Amino acid sequence: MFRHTHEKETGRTSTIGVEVMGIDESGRPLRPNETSRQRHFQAVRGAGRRVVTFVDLAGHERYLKTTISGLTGLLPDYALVVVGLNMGVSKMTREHLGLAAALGIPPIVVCTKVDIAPPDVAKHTMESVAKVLRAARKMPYVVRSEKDVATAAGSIAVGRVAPVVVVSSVTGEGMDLLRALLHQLPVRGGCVGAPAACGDFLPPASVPTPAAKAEGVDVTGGGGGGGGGGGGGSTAPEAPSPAGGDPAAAGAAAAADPAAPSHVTIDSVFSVPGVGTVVAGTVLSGIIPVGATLLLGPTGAGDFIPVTVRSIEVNYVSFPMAQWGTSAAFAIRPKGKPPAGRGAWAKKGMHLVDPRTRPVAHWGFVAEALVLHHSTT
Ligand SMILES: Nc1nc2c(ncn2[C@@H]2O[C@H](COP(=O)(O)OP(=O)(O)OP(=O)(O)O)[C@@H](O)[C@H]2O)c(=O)[nH]1
Ligand SMILES: [Mg+2]
Repeated sequence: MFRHTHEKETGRTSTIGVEVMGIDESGRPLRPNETSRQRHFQAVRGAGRRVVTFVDLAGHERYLKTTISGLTGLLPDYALVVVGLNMGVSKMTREHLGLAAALGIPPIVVCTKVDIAPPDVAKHTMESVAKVLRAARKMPYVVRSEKDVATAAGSIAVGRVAPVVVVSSVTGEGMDLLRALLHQLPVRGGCVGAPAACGDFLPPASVPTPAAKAEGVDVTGGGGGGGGGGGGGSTAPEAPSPAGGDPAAAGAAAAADPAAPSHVTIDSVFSVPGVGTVVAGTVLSGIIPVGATLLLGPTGAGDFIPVTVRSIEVNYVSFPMAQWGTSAAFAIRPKGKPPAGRGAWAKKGMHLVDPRTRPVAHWGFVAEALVLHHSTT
């Protein structure tokens, strides 16, 4: 996806893009005949049995920070790492797989360009893909049939299996299998190694519940540039087992608790005529209903301002509440007197938090850093 002229000129994605795909009962993608983006989102959200949110990230090294920000900030359920079958596994593919592994995001490798990859190059790329996955302690499992889709989707929650799907965006080869996989994948909360799960909403008029999350899945796709295709060894993955004892999975469960204190990181702020101030971001934990009172901050002075949530939208569709793992926009109004001073009182980088957490602003923090080793470290 391209948003800027320089992206079109270079053919490189440099920003985070979001698209949604609705899948009907039989696993077919919904293709609403809507011309405007807003109506398309609304149609998909309203009719899809499952709504898959694609977060398109940047493959090029130059935009790695953007890719890391998407992987860490948007809580994707899975990472679709795209590899060109005609090119072999690139340095950036290794980097992206390493990032997914470090963040506990289960990878799915999509080997593309099967239409133009010479068989010997494709075979070599598939072997390289299998090798890098094994190095990341993942078992490559090449999906070649509907039966394999079910096996892959059923096994991914174990945390060791990485499905590999061979496709062509030009001829459409393999796309049915990829769609079927996206239809059947479990939501992240059920996966071992997941630091957080991604949620979604039921169509409007339904009241979302934690169980409703099972109908929504978010995936990221980063351009990789590696390759492989054709052969590639895979073995039958083991049967799913409970995530017992995994601290990351326990973290996901805690975030998913509807009673957990709500927390939203704000990544954009805008003003809508007739609505007022709207802040948008990802719900990291809890459930936020319309009418909730939350604290917004910290301000420059380190304070938190009480605000009321007046309405909530996800992809242009109104919802009565937003739950953990979802990117949503909240129309908010300060409770009582508006904050004094000129300029925006709501800013990107602030947080919306549950008053029960009694937030306090700090200037310093202690962090645990994980350095990923690679040739450019
Ligand atoms: N023949 C063929 N070309 C493809 C296929 N998939 C992608 N391409 C072409 O490959 C080029 C790069 O594809 P993109 O989707 O822009 O690659 P990307 O991974 O998003 O790259 P970044 O944005 O830099 O991350 C484009 O010219 C596509 O048309 C395919 O399956 N077959
Ligand atoms: Mg791109």
